[in-house]
Amino acid sequence: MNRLNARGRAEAPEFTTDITRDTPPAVGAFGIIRGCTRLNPWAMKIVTGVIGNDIHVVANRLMDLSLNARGYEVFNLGVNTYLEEFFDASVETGADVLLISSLNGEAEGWSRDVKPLKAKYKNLDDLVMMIGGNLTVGSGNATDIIPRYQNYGFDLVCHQVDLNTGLDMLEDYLREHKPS
Ligand code: B12
Repeated sequence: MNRLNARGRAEAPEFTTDITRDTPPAVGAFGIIRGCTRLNPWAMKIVTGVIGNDIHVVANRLMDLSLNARGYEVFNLGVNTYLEEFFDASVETGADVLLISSLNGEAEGWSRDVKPLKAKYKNLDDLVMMIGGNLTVGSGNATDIIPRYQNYGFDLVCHQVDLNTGLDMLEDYLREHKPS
């Protein structure tokens, strides 16, 4: 597992797991980690984390485990991550996918800055952008929320979609848009 700490923050305690890309598919906490039932033939790099001042860490941990189990190379920035840090890490690692999580409802404020900020970076044109979790304050309505976030610059938007369904959607998207 690769960990970046762009702002020099104290690292979160290491989450120990026996999942590596060489081990068989895992069934983990809550039984919701799904392994390589669908192969990831690309060995792609994914930067992930929780945007803004959001400390909800549980899904982030599960995301890290699930992505590793599916064969991605994961750079997990953890909670409390700002948009610039996501883009900096994507450039630094040469990431194929940026997968952002938001639970506390503040994603929208940050997402409005995605297009103008991304435009300041070189080499991010091919970055696949995905966001999921609770993408609004309150429950919200996916039919309104999805096009709004697509307009902010996200390729895949998963409002209140469970992790495995979302990661299956990502694989389908990559199969279609980035065939090996
Ligand atoms: C535990 C919890 C906390 C803990 C967090 C501890 C920690 N360090 O993680 C504490 C008590 C600290 C906390 C604080 C707050 N919380 Co809180 N919290 C929760 C709670 C009860 C559970 C969250 C959780 O861990 N679930 C377990 C994980 C596995 O599930 P999950 O987070 O839903 O994630 C799943 C999916 O969303 C999905 N997913 C997540 N991200 C992504 C990304 C992608 C790409 C995909 C595909 C899928 C995906 O995958 C997961 C598995 O399927 C939820 C309510 C609930 N029952 O969900 C509220 C909740 C998330 N909290 C909420 C709020 C408002 C807050 C506070 C602002 C409260 C306050 N006034 O202080 C603060 C925020 C502080 C901050 N700076 O962020 C709200 C958010 C509401 C909103 N979006 O409108 C919720 C929904 C409660 C509510 N109903 O109001 N919280």
